[in-house]
Amino acid sequence: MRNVLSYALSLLFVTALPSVAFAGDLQANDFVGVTFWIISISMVAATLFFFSERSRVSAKWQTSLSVISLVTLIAAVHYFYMREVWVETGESPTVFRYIDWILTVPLQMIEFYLILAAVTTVSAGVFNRLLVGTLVMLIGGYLGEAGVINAMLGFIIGMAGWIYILYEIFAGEAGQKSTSCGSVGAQMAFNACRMIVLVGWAIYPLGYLFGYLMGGVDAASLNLIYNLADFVNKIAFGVFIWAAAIADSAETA
Ligand SMILES: *C/C=C(C)/C=C/C=C(C)/C=C/C1=C(C)CCCC1(C)C
Repeated sequence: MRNVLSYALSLLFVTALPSVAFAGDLQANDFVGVTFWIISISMVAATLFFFSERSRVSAKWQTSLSVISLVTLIAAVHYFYMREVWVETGESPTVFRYIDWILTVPLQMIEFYLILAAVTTVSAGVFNRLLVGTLVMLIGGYLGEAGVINAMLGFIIGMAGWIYILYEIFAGEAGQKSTSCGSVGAQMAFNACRMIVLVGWAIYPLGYLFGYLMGGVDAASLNLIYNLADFVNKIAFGVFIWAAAIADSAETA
């Protein structure tokens, strides 16, 4: 209990820093700005929740819960800064967004590896390939959004990286290992994460499409869709892993 309390206090401190410096700048009619705010707070709450639930699951699941609480913590801090950029300038916080993604998406890829490694032997190649797919996807997207390369080209490169990740988790070694691992809990977690990457992640290219490929740049649609996507893909992703961990721990206790 004392652990959780001191964790909560340091968390509050870290995440509150950027917001203490800037307050009262959010306009009631700034809908996109309000979503930045709501998601910042949800990320803080999710972090605390996942971390405090660590003690309820069996040892092999604890690292998974630590990793998802890191994902939401990193996102919380970035969301405070991103909100600030948005409300102060009305521009897309593209750099912060991609820094957040480049840190949190690989952590989520580690999650796939951890889920499998908890119940079966799996090669490091699984993680390496997921990482390569992630880098191609995010670098392509960033170059397109930053205007370094043509927006359509960036989109195509990004899609290629995503498809490579989908291949690995559905048909590659990761997919095969999850089918053969024989653990109901791990399969449940793996399948849920896989659906997130297939369905939840599809929201991101939609954001890019409405933001950049419908003629001109539509920053409001872009950020609204990306914010919704992050909410689903970080918090729901974590909740699925948490639920599988709880179910599996109860079963094997
Ligand atoms: C926590 C953050 C997550 C899970 C971010 C995921 C980001 C993507 C799946 C981005 C995908 C993109 C494409 C598939 C093509 C267009 C460019 C991107 C980068 C928006």
